[in-house]
Amino acid sequence: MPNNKELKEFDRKAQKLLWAVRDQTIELMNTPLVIDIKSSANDLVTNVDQQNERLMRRKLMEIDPSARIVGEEESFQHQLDQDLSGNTWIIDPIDGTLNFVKQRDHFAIMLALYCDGQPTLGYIMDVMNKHLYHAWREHGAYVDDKQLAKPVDAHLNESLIAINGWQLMKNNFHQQEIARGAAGLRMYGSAGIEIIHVLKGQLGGYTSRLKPWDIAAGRVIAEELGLIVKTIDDQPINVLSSNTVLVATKKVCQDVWQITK
Ligand code: 2AM
Ligand code: CA
Ligand code: CA
Ligand code: CA
Repeated sequence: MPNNKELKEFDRKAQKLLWAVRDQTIELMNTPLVIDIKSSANDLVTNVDQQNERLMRRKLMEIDPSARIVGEEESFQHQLDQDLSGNTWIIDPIDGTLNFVKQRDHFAIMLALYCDGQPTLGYIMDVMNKHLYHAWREHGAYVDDKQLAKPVDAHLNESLIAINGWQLMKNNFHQQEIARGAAGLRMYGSAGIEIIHVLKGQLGGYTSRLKPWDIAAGRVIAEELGLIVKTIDDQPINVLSSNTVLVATKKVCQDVWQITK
């Protein structure tokens, strides 16, 4: 476990890195995108995802040479089999790739540090709005240099919520009933951007089936603000695998778990 002096230095360098990766992203958006299909036509990867991850890996190897680095676009299958002892940096080089390709908006760059499995540092860069959301566990949550206020603990029927569209259609965990119980439903198409709305109190909750890099950073920031990050049926998150995650106020969680239990 790194000491506070080391973590402060990691935090400073990680913030600098996120701004550098944002610069690279904006620069590459002025050149033609190279788009590849992964598992299906709506599962894409671009040269920007790949170049961002490469830059992040290279810099993180300088910042924290003995750490394990996990990223969405490089050899993740192998790395997910590993345990979480020591320092693990978790990279999502473009979150919301489909938005990035189709809208050139509503996407994020995310990074987290887990120390012996403990969520410790988290970063979500809202690229087009030019804001970095970040937290260091037990040291506060910020947007840029401004401390974030704890969101009001409102109930589901008083809150807007976001649900991933595919999951809403499949309705595996009564998502349609959850949506009907809310004041309104929103869908943004990037886990990072949706979690930012929960951090700011604009959404009472967000639920989606997510991979480790989709939730690693948001979890640090959300928990620092007193929000709950668990599964949609009230189980702890397994950091090494996919989970149907719920990020929400305490009251929204209670209301959702009434429906899913
Ligand atoms: P990505 O763009 O980094 O792949 C889309 O609803 C949101 O869910 C995005 O944040 C996307 O991250 C994430 N996601 C996780 N698993 C996904 C999947 N199998 N297909 C599409 N998006 C997925
Ligand atoms: Ca992806
Ligand atoms: Ca993602
Ligand atoms: Ca991604």
